[in-house]
Amino acid sequence: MPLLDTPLELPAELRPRLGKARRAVAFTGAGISKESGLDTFRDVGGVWQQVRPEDMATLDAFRRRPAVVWSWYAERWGRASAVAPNPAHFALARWEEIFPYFTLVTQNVDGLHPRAGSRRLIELHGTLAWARCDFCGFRLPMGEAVAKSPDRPPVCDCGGLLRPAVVWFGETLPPGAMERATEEASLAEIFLSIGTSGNVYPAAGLIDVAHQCGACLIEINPEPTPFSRLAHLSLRAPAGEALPALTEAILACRPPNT
Ligand code: BJW
Ligand code: ZN
Repeated sequence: MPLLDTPLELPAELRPRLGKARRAVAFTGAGISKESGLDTFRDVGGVWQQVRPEDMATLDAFRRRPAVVWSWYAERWGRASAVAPNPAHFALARWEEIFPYFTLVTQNVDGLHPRAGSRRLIELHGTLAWARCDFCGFRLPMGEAVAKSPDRPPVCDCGGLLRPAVVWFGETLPPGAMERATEEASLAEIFLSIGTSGNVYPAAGLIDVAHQCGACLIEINPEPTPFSRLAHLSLRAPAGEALPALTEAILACRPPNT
């Protein structure tokens, strides 16, 4: 039973803005990959109910128990590689063709956006697709690193250990990523937040930036979040249902080739 009326009826006061916007940003979290079969972090049964973040997602945890942390990420990488992008990922890949300026900012490390065809992408929390040396920064595709050494982190030529190229708690985001994302959020006419609890900073601060700079804020999430009260439109439905419907509704109020 779909949760949304389809075709989706956009509020009349938003239609002119959505119809002529040239700059859009989408900001995604783990919820967008739920319908692909991957767990979110903070929902019931989510990743942080299976392991404690301080035991798995910090540099300190990796240094204390490198084999445990490496094997856990090797398994997560295996699961992410085995599932497919869902209609929400594919809908966002189309947004690159709909808007003259579009940027996808994701907190996800699962690689499903690039696999769905998104190219204008900022991966704020890194990616599971690569391993990198904890000491010299040398990078190797995760598949090769896991094939070489599934149970413990491979040792780099420099003597350092390879780790997943994700951002753990207490670590800085990839160089320039937050700066570029903040710039895009500040210029966005439409800012679409999808499948994130908005709990993790500095990433979640982008929603405030976009709101303060005047973007039309749209949220897709079956549950309310701390940012719901700022949203001009809240679609309380799974992303795989809501995003294709929203995409068609926006296309319907845009003149061709804008
Ligand atoms: C659906 C759905 C469906 C379900 N459709 N939706 C300011 C205030 C407070 C704390 C801090 C602060 N600034 C920094 C901090 C500390 C910390 C932090 O934010 N902690 C908070 C948790 C309290 N931040 C950091 O440590 C960051 N680094 C940093 O700040 O460095 C500064 C520094 C300065 C000087 C020196 C050194 C450092 C780094 C954060 C890294 C986060 N990493 C993780 C793990 C990645 C690796 C891995 O995967 O293991 O990233 S944590 C985890 O959370 C992951 C995610 O990207 C991130 C966000 O989670 P997300 O995507 O929002 O998922 P959920 O589960 O929370 O929400 C899912 C949502 O989907 C829910 O709302 C559902 O309802 C919804 N949903 N089904 C649509 N079908
Ligand atoms: Zn090295």
